[in-house]
This record gives sequence, C-alpha cells and structure tokens, in this order.
Amino acid sequence: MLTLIDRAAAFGPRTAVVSAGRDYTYQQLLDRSARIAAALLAGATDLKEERIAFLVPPGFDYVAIQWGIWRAGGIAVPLCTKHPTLSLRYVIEDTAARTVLYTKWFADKLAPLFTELPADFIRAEDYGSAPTALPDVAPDRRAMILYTSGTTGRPKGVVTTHANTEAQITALVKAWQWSADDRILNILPLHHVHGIINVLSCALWSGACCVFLPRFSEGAVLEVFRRGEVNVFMAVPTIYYKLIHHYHSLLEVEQREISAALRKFRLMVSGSAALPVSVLEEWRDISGHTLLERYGMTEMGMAISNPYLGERRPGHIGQPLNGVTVRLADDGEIQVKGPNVFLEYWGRPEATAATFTDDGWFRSGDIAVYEDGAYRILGRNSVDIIKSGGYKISALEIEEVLRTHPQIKECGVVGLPDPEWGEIIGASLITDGHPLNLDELQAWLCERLPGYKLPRRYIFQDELPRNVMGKVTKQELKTAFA
Ligand code: MCA
Ligand code: AMP
Repeated sequence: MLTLIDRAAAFGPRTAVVSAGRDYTYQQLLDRSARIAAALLAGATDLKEERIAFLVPPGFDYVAIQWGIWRAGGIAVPLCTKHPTLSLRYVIEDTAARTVLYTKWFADKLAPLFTELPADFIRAEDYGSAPTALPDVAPDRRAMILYTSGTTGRPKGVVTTHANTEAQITALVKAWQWSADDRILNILPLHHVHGIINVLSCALWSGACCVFLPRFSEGAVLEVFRRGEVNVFMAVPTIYYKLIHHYHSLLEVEQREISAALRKFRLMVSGSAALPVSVLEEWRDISGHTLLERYGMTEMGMAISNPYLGERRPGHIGQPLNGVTVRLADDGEIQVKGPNVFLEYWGRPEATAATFTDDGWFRSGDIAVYEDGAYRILGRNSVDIIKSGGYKISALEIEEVLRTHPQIKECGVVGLPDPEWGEIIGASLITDGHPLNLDELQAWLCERLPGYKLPRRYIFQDELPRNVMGKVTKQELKTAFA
C-alpha cells in the first residue's frame, strides 16, 4: 500500500507536474510510472528492495521513475545531477544498485562506469513496457536511500521506509495547510529531503502542482514569481540571499511587480541551514512575508517548525511537528523520536547503532536551547560538519581527498562564516615545499569532489599559527583564516 501513489488516482485530470514547458496530469504520472515499474520487473513479481539508481533532470521523468521504482517494490536511489563521476560511482557501488536509469545529458558522465561496474545502465527517455500486475508494497519496506555526510569519512546512505516518508509528508501537509490549489516552484536538488519530501512529495500528496525549472537562476525564479505562476516557495537561506541581491539589481518597476506578486503567496519557507535574521528581514521588506523557518535532517525529515499561524520568531526554529518527540540532552543536543526517524544507514550497522541512544532516541548532533516556548539552534557538536549553501559537508572527507594529492603532506579543513553561503570551506595545506598551482589543485579536486565541497580559501604552512599541523586545533585554524 503506497498511500502517496494510491491517492493520485483521485486527482487524475489535475496537473501534477510542469516541466520543460509542459503540463503533466496525475493520470499521466500513474500511467508512465506503471510502465516503468513493469519494465523494471521484467516478468518478476516484486523487486524485493533491489536498489535502482537514477540520474535524470528534475521534472516529470524524475517523478515517474521514482514512483515506478516504488511501485515495483524497489528502493529509489536518486543521484545528484551535479556530482562528478567518482561521486556517482561511490553511490552506485555503495548501494550495489542493479540498474542505473539515466537521460542523454548524463551519458558522458556515466560512460566510464558502463564497463567498470556490474550495474545495467539504461537510457530512461523511452523506458517502459506494457503494464503488469504490481506487488503490494508494505509500509515498513525500504523506500529510498539518500547520501549524507557525517563525522566519519565517506557519506552514508540514509535508508527511509515508506512509513517514514509518509510520516514526514503528512506532518508537513497538516502543519503548513497544503491544499490541492497550491502551486509550488521546485528549484532544489532532488537527491535531498528538502526537494524530495518538503516540496515534491507534499505537493503530490495534496493534489497540488509542482513547477520545475531546469536549474536554479535568480532571474528565472523571480520571473516565475512575477508572473504569478506559483503561490508556495521553499528554499535554503543562500537562495533567499541570492534572490534579494538580484531583486535589488532590477529596475524599480520590475521590483514593484515582483513584490506585488509575492504578497499574494500563501507560504514561503526557509530551512536546511540557519536563516540569518538580516535575510529574514530583507525578504520581509520585499515580499511582505515572514519566512517560516523549520529544522530537519536527512535522517528524520522535518522535526521542528515555526507555526503556520501564530508567531514566527526570527532566529528560532519553533516547536516539534505533530507526531515528533524532541528532547534536549545534557549538552543541549537535539534528540528525536517518532515515525519520521529513518531505519538505518545502508550497510553500516555500527554507525546506525552509534547514532541512537540506548533508549532509542536519534542523536542529531545539533545543539539547541529551548527558550520561551521555541527552540533555537546554537550550532553543531562537531566542528567537522560544515553547512554551505544548505549542503552538509564533512571536513574529514575533504581532508582525506587532499591527503591523496602527491604534493600535500598534511591538511586541515574548516568552515568559515560567510553571509551568502552560511559557511565556505577553508583548507590549510602543508606541502612538499615545491610551488603548488592552485588552479591545477582546484581542477584536480573537481574530478574527485562535488563543486559545493570545493575549498574556496587556502592557507599554507607559513601562514599557520604554528608550523606543525598536528598541534593546531580547528578553532585556531579558523582564526588563522580570519
Ligand atoms: C557553488 N559555489 C559556491 C558554493 N557552491 N561557492 C562557495 N560555496 C559553495 N558552497 C559557486 C560556484 O563555484 C560558482 O562560482 C557559483 O557559485 C555557481 O555555482 P553553481 O553550482 O552553479 O551554484 P548554483 O546553481 O547557484 O547553486 C547554489 C544553490 C545550491 C542553488 C544555493 O547550492 C543549492 O541548490 N543548494 C540547496 C541545497 C539543498 O537543497 N540542501 C538541502 C539538504 P563561479 O560563478 O565563480 O564559477 S539538507 C536537507 O535536505 C535537510 C533535511 C533539511 O533540513 O532541509
Ligand atoms: P542534512 O544532513 O543535509 O539533512 O542537514 C541537516 C542539518 O542541517 C541539521 O542537522 C542542521 O545542522 C541543519 N539545519 C537544518 N535546518 C536548519 C535550521 N533551520 N537552522 C539551523 N540548522 C539547520
């Protein structure tokens, strides 16, 4: 029983998705996903949680493939469209995906893996076959694996069940009063909870419409707003920062039109990183909306949210969502219980066990205080977790890659405060003494790390507080950059 998909029949002729200039109904989504499910099954009765990875642009194909995998009983593994080949390879191998569906645009990026990996690489454009009987998929079965960085080395696959995702969706649909009349613009990446659950799945659960742009651009987003095509928007603070800057570069008449359109919106949400109060205030001046800030994590969807009705307090994340129980540990760590909390890290039982307390609470690693009826985030309990542009980044992962460079003997990576990105990445390097060309280093890193994980600032040994890296704390490193 896949409630999200079963509900779609009732919305048949309504528009579910707008992408690449075309409208697609819920019925088209059901038809196309049934054909994809049939092709994936290829005569079998159930995929029995086989992992199916897919690398397709945001839009109708993405949703049809995601639903097709679920309807066939598989686990959906969405790949990041901006990742370099090595990062894609890591996810495909780590999940032992049997099949990778991809569209033409990504063929070159995946080509080196066609012969190196045992998976079947299949073009997704016309993929599908005549509909067949589909399995009955129980809610406690695994639905999705999303990759997230932690304090230990490589990213881990977060496994959620259908019951988990349903709990995550329904809590938000209720709290934020989603309705079939909503139209939301989706410009977020579709390999993370923010884009997949909060935007796409909440819309489709509600019979609403999800409008896609091929990629984020400030001008294109403000133009969609100006034309009054949507009434709901959700993004990370960096995106609001960028929109504010772009808005101020426009002619006054354009600004007036955009502001007038924004005032008609029903809801605007910010999350994935702390929303600076200055951004909240500037966006309020532009749009008339106090952004609704909420707090979540890949491992649990959304947990805490400011109210839809009632006071949205700047600098605070609000109160626990319906069905989610929150407590603060002695050190202030947010710990969470509820049907929204994930099942396990894929193939990593020790890491899974370590992330829960003995009495079953999920340890978020975020430190908060509770004051006057609302939570406020103070920071993380690990200096090695960086948040940049809404993406979570492990300093250790970048250090591991840097250490494999032939000229780098030792290194330390830290997050540096930045008004636009929240944090940017700083890397300090001890080299072999020969001159290191930074452009070449950046290109070398680009092949090994996704763009948002690239260091934006470097310092070298002679600029460090002491000359021996091992004796410099990360705090001292941060100061050295300042
Ligand atoms: C890109 N650039 C950066 C960074 N990323 N500079 C500093 N720090 C960065 N992190 C630079 C590039 O080098 C390039 O520079 C320019 O910015 C444009 O790069 P591009 O990749 O095209 O960026 P963009 O398309 O403008 O993307 C910015 C973005 C994106 C839209 C803010 O980062 C994004 O979509 N973030 C959202 C991530 C997200 O959804 N997170 C949710 C996960 P140059 O121009 O010089 O070449 S968290 C989650 O799901 C939990 C559950 C939750 O709570 O939500
Ligand atoms: P991810 O692991 O990519 O899902 O990112 C989850 C992390 O994003 C959380 O553990 C927090 O550190 C951070 N985060 C999400 N929402 C907020 C928020 N509103 N304020 C501060 N940090 C947030």
